[in-house]
Amino acid sequence: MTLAGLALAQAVKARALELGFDRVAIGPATLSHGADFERWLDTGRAGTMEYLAETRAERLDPARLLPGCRSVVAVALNYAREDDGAEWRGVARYARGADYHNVMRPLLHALRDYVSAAAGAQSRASVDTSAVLERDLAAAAGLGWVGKNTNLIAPGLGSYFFIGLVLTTADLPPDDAVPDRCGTCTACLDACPSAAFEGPYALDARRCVAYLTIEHRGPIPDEFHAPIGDWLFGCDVCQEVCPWNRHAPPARQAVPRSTPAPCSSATSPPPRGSAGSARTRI
Ligand code: B12
Ligand code: SF4
Repeated sequence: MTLAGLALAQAVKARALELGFDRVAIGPATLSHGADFERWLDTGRAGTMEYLAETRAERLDPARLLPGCRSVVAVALNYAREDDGAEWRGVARYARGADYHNVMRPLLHALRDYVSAAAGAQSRASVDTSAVLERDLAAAAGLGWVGKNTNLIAPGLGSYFFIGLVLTTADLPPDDAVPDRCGTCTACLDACPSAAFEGPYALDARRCVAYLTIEHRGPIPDEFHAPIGDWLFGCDVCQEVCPWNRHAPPARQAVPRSTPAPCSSATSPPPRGSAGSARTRI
């Protein structure tokens, strides 16, 4: 890698942090677990989230979204808060602020524009707005490792963060991947209220409380009513028990609240026992 390439990567990272992202890493535009994703889809683990299968080809190949894509700039935005009161009980942490797509989009677009201008390249931003396997690419970039609960975990940050990506045709020097630090721990697999994990790194979304309360279309089967318990929108159990979140720092800048109370907001919960209306996508 040339000195110019290294200087460019440094400048891109500095700009990402300046924009307010908590972490940034650069990696190749190639997947590590595309075959796992395909198996997951083919065995019905996505439930009624048909959009994932419909965009399978794009998710497996970032170059379909950005021809000539060579590198990925992966960023993390911490959404952990210190001040959550009882009124947010039942709402997953990620949904206690304004819709994260709206919070991340302007920041990512600014980063995309910076990368394009600095590298003389074409770039495209994604925060679940394009068909991209975000965790896989972010893990390859070294933003963190995929935990047994399938969340991306960053050393010193935990997993309460959103992932955003800038795909670019620029050839940027990659960072090292972060090694898996789950070790022998199985806290998340043991604590899941609906036994949604088939094993480490393998979630059956059809059993996941987050899926059932947000994404699922149709009646919620009786067997899940008790496991869903007090959860109204999303679920954080597999993150709450994770030792890497025990000392997770609060966000430097709290994601603004969308409304004073969750009930009237865009992230309001679906009626218990009925189909979620998927007002917002995870
Ligand atoms: C569909 C979806 C869901 C589904 C399915 C989740 C799942 N685990 O598959 C449901 C509705 C259940 C869901 C729930 C949540 N989600 Co969600 N979701 C997505 C979405 C749109 C696609 C994910 C996907 O493709 N899933 C299919 C599976 C197979 O892929 P994957 O989870 O990315 O898994 C990869 C790795 O696990 C890896 N892998 C597979 N096998 C193996 C084996 C080994 C050994 C290793 C190392 C890796 C590995 O390869 C997989 C494919 O590349 C992404 C945004 C995006 N565009 O990527 C957000 C996203 C993953 N969700 C996010 C969040 C915040 C959540 C929740 C925490 C929200 C909540 N509190 O309720 C929960 C977490 C539940 C959980 N344990 O995953 C964040 C994750 C941030 C992070 N730090 O990881 C994302 C990235 C959105 C974002 N831009 O920030 N989600
Ligand atoms: S709870 Fe334990 S096994 Fe699960 S993701 Fe965290 S460290 Fe890994």
